[in-house]
Parts: sequence; C-alpha cells; structure tokens
Amino acid sequence: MYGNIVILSGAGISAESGIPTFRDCNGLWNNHKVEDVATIQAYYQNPKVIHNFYNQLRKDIEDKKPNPAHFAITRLQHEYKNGTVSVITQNVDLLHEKAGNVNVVHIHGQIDQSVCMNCGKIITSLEDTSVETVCPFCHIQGKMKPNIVFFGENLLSLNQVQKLLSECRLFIAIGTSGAVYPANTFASNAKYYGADTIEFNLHETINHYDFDNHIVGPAGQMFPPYVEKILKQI
Ligand code: BV8
Repeated sequence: MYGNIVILSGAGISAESGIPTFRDCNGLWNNHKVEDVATIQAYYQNPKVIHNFYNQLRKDIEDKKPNPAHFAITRLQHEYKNGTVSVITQNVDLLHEKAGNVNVVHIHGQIDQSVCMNCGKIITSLEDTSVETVCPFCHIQGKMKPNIVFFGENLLSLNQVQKLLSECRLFIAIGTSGAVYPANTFASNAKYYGADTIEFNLHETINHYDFDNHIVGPAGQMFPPYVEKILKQI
C-alpha cells in the first residue's frame, strides 16, 4: 500500500478540456517551438509580444473546464487516507484549482499572476498586462511580467518539490512529454527515494524508462478507473 502520492501534470491533462498542448501538432505557439519563443531573452527583447501572447492565452482558457482526470484527482485527495496527495503542475492554466484540487504547486507559473521584476512582488492579474503596467507595491512602471517561468529561468517552489519527491511512495505523471528539464527528472528522483512510478500518456514518452508502469490512452478516460483501483486497495 502506498503512503504519500505525488502527481506531476503536463499540458496533456488539459488537452481534453480543449487547451492545446505544446508539442503536439497544433502547438500552442502558432507552430513555433515553445522553447524558442517562451524564453527570458525573448521577453527582454520584445516584452510586448510576450504580454500579448499571455493576455490572449488568459482569454482563450478562461472558459475552459476541468475534465474527468482533474476531478479524479479531487476524489483521490478527498478519499485517500494513507497519506497526502500533492499535485506538481507544469501547466499555467488553473484547471486543477477549478476542479477542486488542493496542494497544487505551479512550477512554471500561472496565468492569473504577474510578477514585478523590480521588487519581486507577485500580484493577481485577471486583466491584460503590458509594458505600461505599474507595480502596485513599488509603483515602478514597465517591470511587470506575466508570472510564467520562461526557458532560462529557475522554477518556482523547487525546494517544496524536492521535499514532496523525497517523501512520496507513488509518483504519477499525467500528460507530459518529458521534454522539459528539470520536471523531466522528477520521476527518477522519486524512484531514487523508493517510489513506484507510473505514467499516463497517449504513448510511451522519451523518459519511459523512469516509469514502472505505463497506462496508454486519454487521461480523462484512463485516470479515473485507476483512482477507483487505488481507493479499493485501502
Ligand atoms: C531551468 C512556460 C535552470 C511557458 C514552460 C538543453 C538540454 C536540456 C535542457 C536544457 C537545454 N537548454 C536549456 C535547458 C533547460 C530548459 C529545457 O528543459 N529546455 C528543453 C526544452 C531543451 N529548461 C529551463 O530553462 C527551465 N529552467 O532549467 O532552470 C536554468 C536557469 C538558467 C539557465 C539555464 C537553466 C525552465 C523550464 C520552464 C519553461 N516554461 N512553460 C508556458 O507554459 O506558456 S515549459 C512548457 O513545457 C510548459 O510548461 C509545458 O507544460 C512544459 C512541458 O511540456 P508538457 O507539459 O509535457 O507538454 P507537451 O506538449 O510537451 O506534451 C504533452 C504530452 O501530453 C504529450 O506527451 C502528449 O502525448 C500527451 N497528451 C496529449 N493529450 C493527452 C495526453 N496525455 C494524456 N491524455 C491526453 N488526452
């Protein structure tokens, strides 16, 4: 029987909610490679383009709803009594929260926040931001950036992530290609500490060797029955 459970989610968990993934054919960045455009250098060179992209993305995903995979996490968090169930997400959408998930760690940032690059304060941003946005804390203009971790920037909450990985006994990856570092090292980290590892994806991923088990198919169809099985084992 497992103790603490950690779930790592990627863009694939939101695919059945109508949010395009990054590296599938209909890539999110108008067929640009996300690692070429979502970089901190691109932000400094042309912050207007980045602000416009995330202002549009915020509008595009505003009406998107969680799918059965997100709700299955909520059920697991409510009914699993053998330990904690934490979510580490690479996604900037808020579908985990909309589904009622708790203990959600956004390692790549989140679409409803901006961060001041002058004073470091994070604010909630539900409206458009731009290079004219003034920080409500230090009152400096033009330093507010979407609170999104771009390529070349350090992740958020990495210390908390390491603690979760070292204490989990079941690590579940849902809908992530394993293309991005350091999130693509989390499964092997958890395994090092003694966790069983399982991935849910449409196919085996590039780091499939980190996983003891693979469940192939859409997360919205495959993850809820797996939660049922976990809960029956209690
Ligand atoms: C860092 C914000 C230290 C934007 C994102 C050379 C080699 C190796 C690594 C590097 C390198 N050069 C630089 C690096 C490090 C770099 C990196 O990994 N680059 C890679 C791409 C080469 N990483 C970083 O820079 C990170 N920081 O390392 O800090 C540092 C500091 C300074 C200087 C250097 C290093 C920061 C990474 C964060 C980048 N920001 N997002 C935004 O989200 O708008 S990453 C972006 O990719 C998203 O967060 C996304 O979530 C993430 C990972 O992608 P996935 O979520 O996995 O999505 P993807 O489309 O790839 O896959 C979807 C999967 O779902 C597929 O497998 C598909 O089959 C599956 N699927 C689809 N539908 C379903 C499904 N599964 C189940 N059901 C379905 N229905």
